[in-house]
Amino acid sequence: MPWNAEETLSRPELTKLQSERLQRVCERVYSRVPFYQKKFDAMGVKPTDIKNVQDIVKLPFTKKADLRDNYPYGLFAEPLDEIVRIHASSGTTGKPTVVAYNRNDINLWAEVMARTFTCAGTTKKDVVQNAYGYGLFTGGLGAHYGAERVGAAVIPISGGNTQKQILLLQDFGSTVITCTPSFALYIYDVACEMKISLDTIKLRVGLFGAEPWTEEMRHEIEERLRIKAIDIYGLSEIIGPGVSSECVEAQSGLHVNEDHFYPEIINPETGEQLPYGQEGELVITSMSREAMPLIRYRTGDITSLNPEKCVCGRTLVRMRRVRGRADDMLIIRGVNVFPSQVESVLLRSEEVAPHYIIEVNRKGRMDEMNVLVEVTPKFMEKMASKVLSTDLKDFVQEEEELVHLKREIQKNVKDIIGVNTDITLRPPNTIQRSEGKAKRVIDNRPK
Ligand code: DLL
Repeated sequence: MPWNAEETLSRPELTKLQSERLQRVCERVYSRVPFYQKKFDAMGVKPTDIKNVQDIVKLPFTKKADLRDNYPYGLFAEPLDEIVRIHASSGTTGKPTVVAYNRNDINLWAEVMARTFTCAGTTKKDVVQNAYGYGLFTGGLGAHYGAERVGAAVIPISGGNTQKQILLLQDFGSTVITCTPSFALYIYDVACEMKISLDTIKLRVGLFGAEPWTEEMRHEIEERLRIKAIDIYGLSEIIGPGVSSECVEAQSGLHVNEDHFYPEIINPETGEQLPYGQEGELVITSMSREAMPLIRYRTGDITSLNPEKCVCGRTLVRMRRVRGRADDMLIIRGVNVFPSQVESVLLRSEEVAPHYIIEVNRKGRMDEMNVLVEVTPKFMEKMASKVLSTDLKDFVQEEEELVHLKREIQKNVKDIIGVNTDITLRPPNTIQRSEGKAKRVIDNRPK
C-alpha cells in the first residue's frame, strides 16, 4: 500500500493539482525572489500566464550556476527568521550550493521520504540503519526524518565506521540499511574479512542512491548481501533524497513524487521538452517548496520518463535509473562514455569485482582510457597454482590468465560501448573503497 493517497491519483486529478501548485509557486517566486522576477520579465512571462501545467514550457530554466551566482542566500523566498534548516552540497569546484527549508518544507521532506521508505517495503516494524552521512549532505537527515515518519526505529549511525556498521547490523538486528551502493559493497567486503556469517544479520532491504549505479551492480549487491536493493533518487537543490524511488513490487523505474516535483525531460542542447520515453536531461520544478522553490531546475541527470501503469498501484510517472550526469560523461576520441556503461560491461565478467576506477590521460593529441579493476578473490584462488601475488607490485599483468581476462573485457568494452580501453587488473582490496559517494573517474587531461 502506498503511503499517501496522492500517489494513486488519476491523471486528470494529478494534472489539476499540478496546475494549481505550479501557478502558486510562480506567483511566490515572482513576488519574492528578484532573480526570478528578472528572469520572468526578460522572457515576457507573468505568473498569470501560467494557466495549467503544460504552460511550464513558457518559464525560464534555473541552472546550478544561478545558485552559485546568488550565493549564499539570494534565491531564498523567505526571510531568515522563517528558515529552519540550511544544507549545502560541496561540488567539485568553488563555493557550495546552498539550499534552505522552512518548517513546511521539512514536513514535506519527511512526507516524501516516508513514501520512499514505504515504496521500499519499510514499515514501523523495521529497524533502519541509516548509513548516509549526517551533516551538510542531505542524505542522512532526509532518510532519518522519513524513516521516523513511517514509525521505524532509526539508528543514526551516519556514514563511515565500517566495522561498527557490521557490529550494529548484528547486535541491533537492523532490517533496512540506507547508504550509497558503493558503501554497501564495502560493508560486505569488511564483513567477509571479519568472517561474519550473513546468517547472523537480519537485513532484508537497502535503499541505495546518491550516486549512479547499474542493474549489474544491483545484482551483485542483492546476491552478496541477500537483500532487495532499491534505487532512490534526489538532489539537494530540489529537496534531497525523496524526489523518486523504486517500488519493491516492480523494481523497474523510480516513481517520481510528481505532485510536488514536476519532472520534464529536455534535449540538453536545445532546451526543447521531449516526449515520454525519450532520453534526455531531467528538469524539475519544486512546486510545493516554500523557502527556496526552483523553477525548471536543470539537474544534469540523464534519464527518461515512463507513464505506464505500475503493478504496485501507484500512478506516479516512473523515471528510468539515472545513466549518469551529463557533465560526468567522458568523450573519448569522440565516443560518449558514461562511467555507468563501463560498470555495466565490467560486471558481466564473473572474474572481476565491482571495484573500479576509470583513468583518462592525454598522450599527444589522443585521449586514452585505462580502467583499473579488481579481480575477485575466487579468481585469485583459481589462479593459486600460478602463484599470483596479492601484492600489487608483484601482480604480473603479463600472466597468461590475466592477459586473457583483460582481452575479454577490452573486447566487451569495444563491442558494447565502442571505445578502445586499456585494462589494468588489480588484486582484491587494492582500489580505494568509498564510505559515501564513490569517485570513479580520474581525468588527468589538461583542462
Ligand atoms: O545525493 C541526495 C540523495 C541522498 C539521493 C541519498 C539519494 C540518496 P546531492 O548530494 O545534491 O544529493 O547529489 C545529487 O546525485 O543530481 C545525481 O547526479 C546523483 N544521484 C542521486 N541519487 C542518484 C541515483 C543527493 N539513485 C546528485 N542514481 C544527483 C544516480 C543519483 N545518481
